[in-house]
Amino acid sequence: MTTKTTPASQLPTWRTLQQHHQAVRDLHLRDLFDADPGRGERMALDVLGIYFDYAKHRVTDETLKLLVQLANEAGLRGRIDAMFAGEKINVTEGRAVLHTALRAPKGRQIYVDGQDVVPGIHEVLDKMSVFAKQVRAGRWLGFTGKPIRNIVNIGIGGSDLGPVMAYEALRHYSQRDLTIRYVSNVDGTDFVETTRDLDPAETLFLISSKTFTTQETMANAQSARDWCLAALHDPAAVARHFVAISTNASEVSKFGIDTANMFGFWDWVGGRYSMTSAIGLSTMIAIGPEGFRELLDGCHAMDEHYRTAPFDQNLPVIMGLLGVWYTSFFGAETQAVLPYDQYLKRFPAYLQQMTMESVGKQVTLDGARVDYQTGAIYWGEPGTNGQHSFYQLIHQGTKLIPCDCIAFSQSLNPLGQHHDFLMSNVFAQAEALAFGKTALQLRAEGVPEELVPHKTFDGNRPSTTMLIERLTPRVLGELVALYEHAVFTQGAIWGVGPFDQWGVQLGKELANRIVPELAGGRELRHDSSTNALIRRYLLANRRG
Ligand code: G6Q
Repeated sequence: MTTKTTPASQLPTWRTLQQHHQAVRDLHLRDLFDADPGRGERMALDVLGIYFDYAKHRVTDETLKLLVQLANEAGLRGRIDAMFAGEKINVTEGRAVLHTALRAPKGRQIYVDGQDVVPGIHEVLDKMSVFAKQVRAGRWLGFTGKPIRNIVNIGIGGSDLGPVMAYEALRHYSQRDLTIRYVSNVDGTDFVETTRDLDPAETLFLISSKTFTTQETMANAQSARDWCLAALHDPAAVARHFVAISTNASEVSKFGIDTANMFGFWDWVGGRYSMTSAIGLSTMIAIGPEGFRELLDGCHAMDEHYRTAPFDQNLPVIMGLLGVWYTSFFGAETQAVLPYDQYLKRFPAYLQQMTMESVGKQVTLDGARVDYQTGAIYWGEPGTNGQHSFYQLIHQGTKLIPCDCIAFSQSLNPLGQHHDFLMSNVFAQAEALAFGKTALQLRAEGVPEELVPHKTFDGNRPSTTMLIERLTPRVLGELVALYEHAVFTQGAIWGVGPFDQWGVQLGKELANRIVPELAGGRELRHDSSTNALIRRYLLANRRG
């Protein structure tokens, strides 16, 4: 590894930003708006149909200028170019990072180790299309000759969260006579409850695993095989009821899946960046190959915007920089994502992995400890449900929580006045967060003095509102790529590697050590707390 990374805190503009933060931290959004009537229109970008309003952030023009300067000093331009060019920027794993190539149109040339990867990507997409069309038309028959009607994707982490999110997000566009479900957890309950009402003769399993060695997925795949064969009684049935999505052909064969029924991808697609690879097969089956192409086109359009737009007009750059501003300068710990659209209910969970596994790091690419805060905790729920739950803390708690509100002008399910109610809430929440309600206003309303402190809203709570015309596959692609590149931007500034995830290893290793101990009869050599927990489990299961 030969990367030389300057920790963000050693970049000249970092110090300037610290001083600038001291100067602006007490400015109130009320005053910023009063002083500048054009702020609302000026601090907004309209890119690819996403109206991105960042006026309600605790920034001045100077803040944005300095943040862009910081991005330049951190070498963001070079990092972007290196990623798109297929350089091995995932240095700890020695891999290129080319999820952007997955969305590239035919004819683009992108090289990894001297080989153009684009033709291979389109070959897999074509194979997926043929398969998806067969399933959608009822022409993919199960072992007994019945058409497949149920699709169960088995995968975890990056091989689950993106597909689940996309399926839920695009349900409106999905073929409704197919039942599409997802099993991820090694907890047997997940498999049992997901398959409980399905007929094995009509069920197809997509085993989605880049490595095809992941404990949870392999355990679920084995149980799926048993469940299927218990009803169909012939191992030859596996060929009609199982397909694999993987980079590991030999493990796929070992499991008993014919590699003719395997959809491949490549080591330069990171798990959490893989929903536009073959890992998206369930999405394609749900919305059809044309819909999936629209999703890819949306990603590609945002990829191109990120690659070419000047930083101060660049949506992912601005979004990433705002995150750096709050995390590293204001000390904000979390970032709320609040989609005002029921279809996006899994979007926060998807972003949790994308962002927290990517920039939840404590060392730079060189391995030096950082002396600043990195990755925020992402969380959220669809509005308006969150309003009746945790918004209290966002409005009046002691923590600073920047919010991303995502809303659509047109409902996919117009119903009476519902959409106006929904939208009035998103507009109102961002307004309330920013401007609050003062003691003066409360007293003018005649609020009793003892209640004034309880009813006061300080305001000055930052939010972005993204207003988009309509949720479509293309728009979902744009949103996915927007967040992917915002995270990349943050990684570049903080000097951390967004494409590895060593932090998930230790728990896996220890679990592998504990598995045989749970059979009982072994000497336990953990700390006293872990030993006691294992003993209690053994006792409860009478394994002494
Ligand atoms: C994502 C991670 C991780 C991975 C899962 C599943 O970036 O690498 O979440 O996607 O561990 O891995 P497999 O696809 O190999 O089963």
